[in-house]
Amino acid sequence: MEEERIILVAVATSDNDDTLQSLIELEELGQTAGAKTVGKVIQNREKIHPGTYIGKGKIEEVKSLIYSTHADTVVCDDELSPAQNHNLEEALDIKVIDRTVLILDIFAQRASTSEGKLQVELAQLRYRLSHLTGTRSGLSRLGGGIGTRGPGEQKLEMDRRIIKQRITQIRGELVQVKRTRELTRKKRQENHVPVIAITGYTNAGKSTLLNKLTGAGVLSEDKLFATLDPVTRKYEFENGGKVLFTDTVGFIRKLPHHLVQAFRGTLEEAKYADIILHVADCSNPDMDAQMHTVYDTLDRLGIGDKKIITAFNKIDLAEDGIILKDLRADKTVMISAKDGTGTEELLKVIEEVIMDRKRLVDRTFSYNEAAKINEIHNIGQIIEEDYRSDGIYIKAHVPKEYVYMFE
Ligand SMILES: Nc1nc2c(ncn2[C@@H]2O[C@H](COP(=O)(O)OP(=O)(O)OP(=O)(O)O)[C@@H](O)[C@H]2O)c(=O)[nH]1
Ligand SMILES: [Mg+2]
Repeated sequence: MEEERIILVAVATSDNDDTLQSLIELEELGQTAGAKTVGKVIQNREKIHPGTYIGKGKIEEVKSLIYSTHADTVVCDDELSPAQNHNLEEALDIKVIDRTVLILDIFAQRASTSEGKLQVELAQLRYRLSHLTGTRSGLSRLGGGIGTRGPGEQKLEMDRRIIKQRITQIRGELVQVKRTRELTRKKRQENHVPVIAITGYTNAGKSTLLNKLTGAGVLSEDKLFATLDPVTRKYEFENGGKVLFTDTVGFIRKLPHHLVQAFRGTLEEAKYADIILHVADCSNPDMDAQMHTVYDTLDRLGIGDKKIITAFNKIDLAEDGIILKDLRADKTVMISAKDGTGTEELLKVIEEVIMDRKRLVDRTFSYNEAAKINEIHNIGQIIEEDYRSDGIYIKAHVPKEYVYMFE
C-alpha cells in the first residue's frame, strides 16, 4: 500500500500547554505507523468543541489543506467521542482517526507474542465497540490503513455481535495467560532474586540499557514502542548476588485507557518488581514532561513506595553542564546506554539499594541447624561457610525481612 498521507490536528486549550510537543510526538507516532505527515494544524480554543473537536472556521482551513496536500487521513491529537469522529468525517469527507487509534495501530503492528497480540486485539475491539455506539454509520466510512488493522495485519471486525463474541473469547484466553504469568512471578519470589523493572518513556533507551547490561539481544530502535512484550534477563554481580532485569513497554502521554486496561498485566511488571529503574532521555527537550508522565502512569498502576533509581540516559547527546534532578528518585545516575558511560556506576547504585534491603548474618550454627543453612543458601548470598568442630560458621547476606529466622 502507498504511504498514507496524514494531517495532524490538535486543540490547545488554556489548561494544556504542551500541545506543540504532543503534536511533534503525534508525527513520530504517524511515522512509526508508516504514514507521512503532510500538514499540521493547531487551534487555540477555550475548550475542545463538543460536536466536532475543532470549530467551524478551522474545519474549513483543514478542508483546504486536505485539498492542497492530497491527504488521505486526518489524525486528531485527543481521543474523539463517537459523535465528534462521525461529525468531523462528515464535514471533511475524509477518514478521521484519533491519537488512540494510531497508538493501537502501532501496537497491533508490533505485537509479537500471542499474549501481546491478544491484548492489542482486545483493546482495539473494545475501542471499536465503544465507538460503534451512537453513530449512525459506525466506522463504516473507514477504508483501509491506520485504524483498520489488527495484530498480524488481520482486518478488524466491524460487526457488533461478532466483536462481542471475540472479546469474550480473548478474555478467556488471557485468563489462562495470566495464570502462567502469576506462576512465573511466584516462582521468582520464592527464589528471592530481586527484580528490577526498567521503566520509562518510550524511546528513552530501556532496551539498549538491558542489552548493555546483560547482552540480552533485544530489539532497540529509534521508533516509538519498539518493545511491547516483557523480556527478563539475569545479571550476576561479582559477589555472586543475582538480579533480574525486566524490560517492558514504554509509556507515552495520553496512553489510551483501553490499552492500559488490556495491557495491565504487562504494565504491572513494575508493580511486582523490587526496584524501579527509571530510564529518562536527557537529550530530549521534553524530558521533564516525559518524566512526569512516567510517574503519573506508575501512580495509576499503584507501584507504591518502591525504591526508584533514575538513570538519565543519552548523556552523550545532552548539552554540556546540563542540570538533572529527579525529586521522586532515591538515587540518580547519568549514563549512556549506547556507549556504556556510567553503567558501572549504575550497577554499583543498584547493588547498594539491594544491600540496603539485606542484613548480615554472621554466626556459628550447630550441626542440627542444617535446615536453616539450607534456607540461607536458598534466599541469601553466602560470603563464608566453614565447617568447624563447634558447628558451621556462616557469613551471609539475607533479605532483611527474613533475618529474624537466623538470629
Ligand atoms: N546517542 C544515544 N542513543 C541512545 C542511547 N540509548 C539509546 N539510544 C537510542 O535511542 C533509541 C531508542 O532506544 P531503545 O532502547 O529502543 O528505547 P526503548 O526505551 O526501549 O524504547 P521503546 O521500546 O520503543 O519504548 C535507539 O535508536 C537507541 O540506539 C544513548 O545512551 N545514547
Ligand atoms: Mg524497548
